[in-house]
Amino acid sequence: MDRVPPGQILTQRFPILTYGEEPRVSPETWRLEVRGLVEAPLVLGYADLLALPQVEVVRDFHCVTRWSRLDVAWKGVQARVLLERARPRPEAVAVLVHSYGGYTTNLLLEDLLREDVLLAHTLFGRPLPPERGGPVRLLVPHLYAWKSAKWVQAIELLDHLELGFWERLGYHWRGDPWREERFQEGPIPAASLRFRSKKT
Ligand SMILES: Nc1nc2c(c(=O)[nH]1)N[C@H]1C(S)=C(S)[C@@H](COP(=O)(O)O)O[C@H]1N2
Ligand SMILES: [Mo]
Repeated sequence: MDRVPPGQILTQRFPILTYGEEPRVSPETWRLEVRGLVEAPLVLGYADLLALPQVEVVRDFHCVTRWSRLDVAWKGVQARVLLERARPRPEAVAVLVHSYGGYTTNLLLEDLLREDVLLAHTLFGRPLPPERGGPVRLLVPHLYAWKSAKWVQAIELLDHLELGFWERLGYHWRGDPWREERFQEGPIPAASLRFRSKKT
């Protein structure tokens, strides 16, 4: 079974990719909001995150600039646990993830609800370093790594697709590495969003 998606090259290194300045966020000041189309908006801090059920995942990490790093070990809280508490409204189908420093990226709600999507605070057994998005980043291992927003600050639920930073600059609206969804070629198929939203 091939673990390396098409067009990717394996690296033992684990490059750091940040566009612009690295924001400074301490565990004391870090807050995460879950807002938008939810019944019960949430704001939680670092201690609140650590008090929730913790899971560990080991996943491969694929950057659209063509490097892949195998077996990265993360620990954190499943995004679905927070979403269950916030209770998305039925019309919510997409999210815009906001980071400290202004970075954004979009996801389908169903992509955020996968069991290995984490709010990660630990990398290889150590607190997530600042340059890796510490204290807390999103991990979305089944999509290209630009979806794994570092210094995550808010998850905004929407009834439509709103493109994030790289997606607005021409990167693919979804970014599945196994389908090589690197760049958006042609219009975004509105139907795929509507179809996916039929799920209960
Ligand atoms: N806030 C923020 N998150 C981000 C980025 C960024 O520039 N800002 N870069 C993305 C990209 S393109 C990649 S490949 C991964 C890189 O994560 P790493 O620096 O831990 O390797 O973070 C993603 N998350
Ligand atoms: Mo990337």
